Amino acid sequence: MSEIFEGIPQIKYEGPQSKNPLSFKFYDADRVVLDKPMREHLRFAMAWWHNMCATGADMFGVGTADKSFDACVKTMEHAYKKVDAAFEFMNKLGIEYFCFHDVDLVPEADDINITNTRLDEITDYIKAKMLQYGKKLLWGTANLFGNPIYMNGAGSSDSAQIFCFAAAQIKKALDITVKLKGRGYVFWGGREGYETLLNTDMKFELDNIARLMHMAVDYGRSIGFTGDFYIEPKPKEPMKHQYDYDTATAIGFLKEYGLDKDFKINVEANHATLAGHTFRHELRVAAMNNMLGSIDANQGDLLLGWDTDEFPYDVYETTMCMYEVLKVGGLKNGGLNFDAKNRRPSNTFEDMFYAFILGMDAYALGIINAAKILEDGRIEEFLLQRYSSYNEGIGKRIVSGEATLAELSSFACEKGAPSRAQSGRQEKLQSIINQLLFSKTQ
Ligand code: XUL
Ligand code: CO
Repeated sequence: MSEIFEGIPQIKYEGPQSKNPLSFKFYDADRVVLDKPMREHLRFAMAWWHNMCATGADMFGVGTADKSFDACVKTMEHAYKKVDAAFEFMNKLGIEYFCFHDVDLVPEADDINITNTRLDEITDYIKAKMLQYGKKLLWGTANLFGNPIYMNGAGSSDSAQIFCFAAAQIKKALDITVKLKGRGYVFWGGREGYETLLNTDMKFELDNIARLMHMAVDYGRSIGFTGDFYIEPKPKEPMKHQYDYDTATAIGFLKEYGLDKDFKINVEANHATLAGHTFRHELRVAAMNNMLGSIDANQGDLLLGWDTDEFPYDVYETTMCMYEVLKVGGLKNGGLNFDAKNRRPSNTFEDMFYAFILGMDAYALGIINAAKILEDGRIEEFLLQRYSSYNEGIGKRIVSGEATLAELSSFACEKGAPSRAQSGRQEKLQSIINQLLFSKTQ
């Protein structure tokens, strides 16, 4: 079969000194970092929608990207061509995983039964390709936001019939996720929110979303899905207010409705900044709740108020991300899905490869640096020392829950106020990070 990305070689690790733009400078898949090869820590995934379907069209203009496998053409012939393109692309980059929405894979027909038959056919083909190339599915999902029937939401729709249609899409998306042995299943609620509270029964809508998720868990488990369900929080866009605003909100929802045993969080970097948080904050909130599931590895632009989905290049951010991940022992079923797209003027096949090289190298540096921070130990040691007054005496009684307010009051009145509080040493710690990141003798 002739190549689609003709003239693009297999992308190899050539090291930091290489000037070959079509090579990895830092991502060395088999290099062991701490306990595992980079490829296992990172589990890079290609997002079908950005790479195989999108063309760079925006609200002001048509697509610019050369996707000569006809990304935007909605026929089954092109659906198959996109599968060929996807596997050649992943293979050339050494990416092991991919993620998709149902309607990324096939054109949606007017009749859902026809769409479902198309999904059966294309996933037969994908399954064979996965075996041939040794590729795996990180997660699947249903697109419950593109079809105009979802303009008022899917699980939060005012219409029971539309709610059922969403259920049908989820059922099929779960069927194909299980068929392709997916490790996860995502709910991103782009239309699950509201434009005005004047027409919205928020409590009813949240109850219904939870009902739909419970049905999805029950069905998924009944057909042998053993992976994780994820909520991917995002505060706004397309809706003015989205219910899964941020990680803390999503976790509160999952706990409130008893979904927290089956669900974890898929943290997206750009969604974190849209919610007014750092990426690292969102990862920490998920991690401390034992719910850090998977990551949509992109980057936003802090000067822009929307989801720019850039390929990640900020090594400080990737370092802090991997530091959070390594501190909790890694991602169990999850990975790093590049939910990212080329800038509109980066419109050639080469640019698609440069984008992934950028992102994969940025995360390779991230994990190398994060391992250095952990091995160095100064930051962890500072943290232990910072809270050490809780290790004995009255502090220990506070932590164990034995102390009473009256007891603490007696303690404080007897001792009086401490002469001063201890320094938080922020600048010292930041300087340690820079030393670890940039010193040559690391
Ligand atoms: C949208 C977004 C989605 C989800 C999957 O902002 O991130 O692509 O990742 O539906
Ligand atoms: Co995403």
